[in-house]
Parts: sequence; structure tokens; C-alpha cells
Amino acid sequence: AGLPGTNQERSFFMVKPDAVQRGLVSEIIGRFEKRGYKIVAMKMVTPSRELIEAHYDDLRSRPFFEGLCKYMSSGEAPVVAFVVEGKGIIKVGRDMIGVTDPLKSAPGTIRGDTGVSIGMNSIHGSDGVEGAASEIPLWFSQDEIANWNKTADKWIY
Ligand code: RTP
Repeated sequence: AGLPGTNQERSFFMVKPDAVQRGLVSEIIGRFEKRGYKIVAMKMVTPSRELIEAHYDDLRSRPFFEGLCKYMSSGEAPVVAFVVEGKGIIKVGRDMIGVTDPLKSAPGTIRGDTGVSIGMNSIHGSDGVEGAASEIPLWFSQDEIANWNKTADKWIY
């Protein structure tokens, strides 16, 4: 999770297949950019069943686990996985997303503005320091994460 509590805190996010299908990739990722956060990794993938099961490992005992894994790895549409860096991103990211059910998510949140149903709720975001720490390396190798400086002071006059 980068360095939690510092400007280098990192969290993992994923635009889910339903939002990719509805053309919401830029709308969703743009919210993090506009908020001033730094995207340090991003890729479109059609996740395997194995990857999705590992990602949702803590939900194995839940009744919706099978349907969730089937949908997320169906290949109906890919997902866009990305890592965002910046102060407080783990908590702020959850606040930006809203709650699990779009109908209960406040307007202004990603799910409140774009979600359709509990299963098709547009985006996933790590739910804490531990989640971010396991999900980032699950989805990205070290060389897929970019170290770059967001300030353009050096070349904008
Ligand atoms: P996420 O992990 O995707 O960010 O979502 P979350 O924390 O808000 O929800 P979580 O409890 O971790 O569940 C993961 C995803 O499973 C689907 N779900 N379906 N009752 C149901 O049918 C049910 N409950 C959860 C949702 O798509 C949820 O985002």
C-alpha cells in the first residue's frame, strides 16, 4: 500500500466490467486525477477465474461469491485495474466510491452517480491498508508501477 499515512500511500482500484461496457472508464479514472491524485499503474485485463478468486478470497464463504467470480471473469467485458497514490487515498478512495449498494450511495459518489445494482456497481477499491497491500502486488508486478513526479514546474512557464 505504498507508505500509508504519507503522500506515498497507495490503493488498488478496478473499473468493473459493467462500467467498461457503459463507457465510464474515463469518467471514473478522471475523478481521481481531478482530485489531485496520481495514477501510478493502469491496465485493461480480462481477469482469469483464478485471479478473481484470489482477489475476493475473503468473500469465499459468502453466498454471492460464485456469481461474483463468474461475472467478473466472464470475459463479457474486461476490467481496468489501476493504482492511485497520494495522501489518504485508501480512505478517500472509499469515500469517493460510496457504499456497496448504488441505491444507498450518495449522489456525488461514483456508485451513487453511475452504479446500477449491487453486482454492477462500477468500481472496486481496496477497503483498508491490508487490502491495498495484498491487492496491488496481486494485480501488478513491480515493473508495472511507475515512479513519476506529478509537478510539471520544470517545463511549464
Ligand atoms: P468492492 O470490494 O468491490 O470494492 O465492494 P465492497 O467492499 O463495497 O463490497 P464487498 O462486501 O467487498 O463485496 C464485493 C462485491 O461483491 C458484490 N456483492 N454482491 N449481496 C450480494 O449479492 C453482494 N454483496 C456484495 C458487490 O459487487 C461488491 O462490490
